[in-house]
Amino acid sequence: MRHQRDERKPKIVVFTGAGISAESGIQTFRDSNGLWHEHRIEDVATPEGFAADPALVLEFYNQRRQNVLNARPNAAHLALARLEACFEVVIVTQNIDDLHERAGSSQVIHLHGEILKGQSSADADLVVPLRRPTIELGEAAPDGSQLRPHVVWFGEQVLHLDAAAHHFTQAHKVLTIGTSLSVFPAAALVEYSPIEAEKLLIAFEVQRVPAEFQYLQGKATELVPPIVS
Ligand code: BV8
Repeated sequence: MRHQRDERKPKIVVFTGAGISAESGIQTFRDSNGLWHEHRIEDVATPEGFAADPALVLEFYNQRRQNVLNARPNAAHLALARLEACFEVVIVTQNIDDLHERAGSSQVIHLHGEILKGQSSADADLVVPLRRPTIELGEAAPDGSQLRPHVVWFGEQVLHLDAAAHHFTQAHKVLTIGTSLSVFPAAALVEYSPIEAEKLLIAFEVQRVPAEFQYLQGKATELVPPIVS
């Protein structure tokens, strides 16, 4: 069924990954100096890894959370926030940092969770703000289970997928920024872009360019501000 686009105001959907936060000093995953070159995904980003060694996993996210707290939104995040003066802008992000929000974006959908929140280990819907920048072994969620990061691990269900897909079907323009498009089902969202929408892919390097996307190679802080100004 084709979705009727809302004609009230042009909608821009921005699909982001770790590359948009790289110039804020936050490590990506699959670049040469990326997180998955330092840690096995199975050990630190799966429920099985957490069950096997919760202290290791909590420390992995405590370090990343401190990096996020020390980071600042960069020119790409800020340019996207300014875009809201003229368009409805929906940021669909795979990132777990809050740099889009801190830059001023008002509609941000986190498909893979948010590192600055915690959740129950027994109930993924029980999500709580964190009182401190760390989660300690033995720290309990409100239901008494071990508190864990509010992050979607491999093998866990992605959040807000249907809502995100609907936004893509309504887009007049789709900007995909700083993602290798290698994690699913998030990466499949670009397929929901309408035929008639303008589609841009901005990244330092990519393994593939989705059909009908124009690829702009380079750094987000250099390419995004001129495009959205
Ligand atoms: C699930 C949180 C089932 C953790 C992450 C097909 C369909 C469905 C599932 C699968 C499938 N095929 C395989 C799977 C399984 C798996 C998967 O996708 N595996 C991959 C490795 C093949 N998917 C899952 O397990 C998903 N869950 O399917 O569950 C289910 C269903 C119902 C009920 C129960 C269960 C869950 C996936 C989510 C995992 N969690 N993150 C954390 O962050 O610690 S994924 C992780 O990868 C991050 O979220 C990250 O955002 C995401 C994607 O990575 P990118 O953001 O793209 O980063 P990357 O480093 O790869 O690339 C950076 C890009 O930026 C590069 O292109 C680089 O050139 C560019 N760049 C760098 N610097 C700059 C730049 N660009 C511009 N400027 C710069 N300065």
